[in-house]
Amino acid sequence: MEKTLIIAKPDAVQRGLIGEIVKRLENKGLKLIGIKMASLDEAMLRNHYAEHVDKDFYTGLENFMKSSPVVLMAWEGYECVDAVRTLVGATNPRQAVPGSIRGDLAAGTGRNLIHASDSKKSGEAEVASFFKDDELFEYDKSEYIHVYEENERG
Ligand code: IDP
Ligand code: MG
Repeated sequence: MEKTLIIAKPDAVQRGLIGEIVKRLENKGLKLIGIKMASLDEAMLRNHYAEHVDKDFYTGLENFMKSSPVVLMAWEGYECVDAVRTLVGATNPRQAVPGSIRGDLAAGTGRNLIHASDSKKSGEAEVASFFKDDELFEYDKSEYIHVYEENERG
């Protein structure tokens, strides 16, 4: 089953929006398979944001991501990477559609509350990079039969 990494960023922690973020993903019917709080260091952030390290916003992004702990979550579900990106909304929250997390709750691109994996491959890699095997949980979610059709539950 497809996995995706969510990072509730320092602004989500500081603004008390962890519950709201979890609620939206739970309401979608996705399965939470791992959750923990962590302080991210430079090495972790440079690895996680490797595609952005040479961009002019990177220093600000790294400093912000180190400014307080974050909440790391691994979620699972059929085609959940794209489903979660849609729930999260556009990178620039001012352009994110109403109803999305960023569209409803954020205003600044550098304060957009959430990281969400952007492909099936990055979802697998990012979950593996932030969670050890014994921090991830396999279990049957009884409501799955009311969330997905049989061929989507595999
Ligand atoms: P994403 O989080 O929607 O995948 P990316 O383009 O991968 O967006 O950028 C990673 C993060 O870098 C964004 O979520 C945002 O926090 C920050 N960022 C991206 N572009 C800018 C910018 O132009 N100014 C400030 N921060 C930015
Ligand atoms: Mg990205």
